[in-house]
Amino acid sequence: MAFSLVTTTALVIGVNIAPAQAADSAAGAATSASADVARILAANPGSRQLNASDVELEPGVIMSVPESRTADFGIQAGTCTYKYLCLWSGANWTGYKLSLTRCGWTYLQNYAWPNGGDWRDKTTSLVNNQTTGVISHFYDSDIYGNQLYLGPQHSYGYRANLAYDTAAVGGSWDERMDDILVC
Ligand SMILES: [Ca+2]
Repeated sequence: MAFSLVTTTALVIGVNIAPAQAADSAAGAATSASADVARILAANPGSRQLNASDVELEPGVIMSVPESRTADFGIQAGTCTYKYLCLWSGANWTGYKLSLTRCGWTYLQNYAWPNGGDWRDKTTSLVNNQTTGVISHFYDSDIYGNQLYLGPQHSYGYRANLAYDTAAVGGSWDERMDDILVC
């Protein structure tokens, strides 16, 4: 209804449309992030919003919307909060982020993706910023429930593009990760 109203009145108020669109464009990134946050909240019952970009899915598990970046800043301190293991859906720490700080097993099937599905087979880059020397172990769960070992990552350490990392079971790590022994 809103669109048809705009269409039928466009000729009348046309002179006012351009400034309004310019204002919307300036706030575009924030609007997109809030819509993303809303989708994450809806897809993960029981989750709660922490701030403009972060949603706590459950204690120790935080999902963040993609950061607005116009350039590759490379790896920076603070990209992954200290004492967390962070996963990104894109290469070079882009896309959605999942931050994990609980030891023991994390099963990515428990965390829903905004547009359907879940965090399995999504991870393409990561940072391990847990306390120094802590090692995380990553697995690909096959259709029979067997855990195929991708490999380890010690802290502090990172992998910028899992497509270039060879898994212990063969192939690359990229978009395969399902189960994680965080620490
Ligand atoms: Ca998998």
